[in-house]
Amino acid sequence: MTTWTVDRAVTELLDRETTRRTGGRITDEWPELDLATGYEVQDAVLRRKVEAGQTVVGVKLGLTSRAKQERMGIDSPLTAWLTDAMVLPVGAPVPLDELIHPRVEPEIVFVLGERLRGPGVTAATALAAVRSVHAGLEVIDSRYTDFSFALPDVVADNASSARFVVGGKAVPPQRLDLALEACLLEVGGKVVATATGAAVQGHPAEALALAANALGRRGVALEAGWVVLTGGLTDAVFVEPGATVTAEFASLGSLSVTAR
Ligand code: OOG
Ligand code: MG
Repeated sequence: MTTWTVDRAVTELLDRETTRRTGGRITDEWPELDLATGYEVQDAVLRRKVEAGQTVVGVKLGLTSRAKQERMGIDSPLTAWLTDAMVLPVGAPVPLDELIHPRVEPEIVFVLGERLRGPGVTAATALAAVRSVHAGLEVIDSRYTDFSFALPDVVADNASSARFVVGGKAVPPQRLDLALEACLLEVGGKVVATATGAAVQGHPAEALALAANALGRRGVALEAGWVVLTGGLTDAVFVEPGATVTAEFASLGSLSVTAR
C-alpha cells in the first residue's frame, strides 16, 4: 500500500468531493496525521481550489456548540475556509446532485467591517470589528463515510464544508444581545431543535475571537468583508429531496433552503 503524505491526502479528499464518494478515516491508515498536519492538508486543498479559480470569502468555525460536539464525538472547535464556490444564494435549492449526504445546520453569521488579527483578540474587540450579523444555514457534506472522523480528519476535510446561505437581513451588532438570540430549526414546518446564541462558545463573538486567534497563530488575518460562520447552534439535519429546512431567529429573520 502506498504511504500517506499531505499531497496524497489532498488528492484523495478532492477526488472524493468531485466524484461524490466517501471513504474511511485517513487517521486509521495514517496515525501520524496530527492536528498540525490536518491544517497543512486543509491549506493545501484550499491552494488547489484557488489555483482552479476559487476565491476565499471568509472562514467557518466548526464544533463550537455542545450539540455539535456531542453528535460528532469531538470536543474541540476548529476553523476552515469558505470560498465563493460554496455560496448558495438565498432561495437557491440545495443541489443534491452535486453533494454526497448533505446535512443542514443553523448558524449566526458575521460580516467583518474591519481586519481582525490574533493573537490577543477578545470577544469585545472581535465584535467591534463586525459590520453586520445575519441568519445563516450551512450545508455540510463530509467526505468520510457516515460523517465518522477524528479531529485531524475533519480538519483536513475543511470541516465538512459544502455550501452556505447568508440571510439578506443585516443587523448591526450593537442592536443585538447575541447570547440571547433565539433560533428555531424547522424541517417541513416542524420544530426539530432550538438554541440561543449562547450555545456557541457562550457567545458567538467568543467563536469569532477564537477564529481570529487560531488563524493569527498561523499568520493569517481575517479580512474586512469576510464572512464568518460561527458554527452550528444545534445538531444538523439530513435533507431529503423536496424537504425545506428553516432557521427562524428572533431578531435576524428567517432563512430557508429546499433540497432538490
Ligand atoms: C463538522 C463540521 C462542523 C459546525 O458548524 O459545527 C460545523 C461536521 O459536523 O461534519 O460546520
Ligand atoms: Mg457549520
